[in-house]
Amino acid sequence: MEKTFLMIKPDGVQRNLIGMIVSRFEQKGYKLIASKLMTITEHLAKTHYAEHDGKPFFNDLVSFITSGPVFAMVWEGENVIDMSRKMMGGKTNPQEAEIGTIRGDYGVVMHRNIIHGSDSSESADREINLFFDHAELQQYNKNIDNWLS
Ligand code: RTP
Ligand code: MG
Repeated sequence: MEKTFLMIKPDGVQRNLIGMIVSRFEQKGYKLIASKLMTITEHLAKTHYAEHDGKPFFNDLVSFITSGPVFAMVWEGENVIDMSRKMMGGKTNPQEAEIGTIRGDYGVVMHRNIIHGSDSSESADREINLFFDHAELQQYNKNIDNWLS
């Protein structure tokens, strides 16, 4: 089953948006298979965002993403990579993201856009392996009826 890496950035954690964001993906129908609150080292930040090394915003991006705890997650489900990017807002700049999406509803400026999501299956594999050990990824089935009696 397809997996993606999502991360609530330091602004989303500070603004108490973790529960709402997790809830959106749960309610959509995706399955959380790993998560942790963590502070990213400068080395991990530079590796994660290596594609942007050398761009004018790179140093500010690394400073921001290491400035406080992030909430790192792996989600699983049908077409979860593309669908989670849509649920985030489809655009990097919250000003351009549609209302009804995470960045559109809660973001105001480009450099504080609340959430990261992998942009391809190659990125998802790379980012999941950067942030999680294989043993941290849970395999389980859900059956709500079993838990109501
Ligand atoms: P992310 O990787 O964080 O999920 O965001 P994204 O795919 O939508 O955007 P990306 O192009 O990968 O950029 C990574 C982060 O860098 C900041 N950024 N600033 N022109 C700029 O000032 C600029 N471009 C990108 C954003 O915070 C973006 O999330
Ligand atoms: Mg990106």
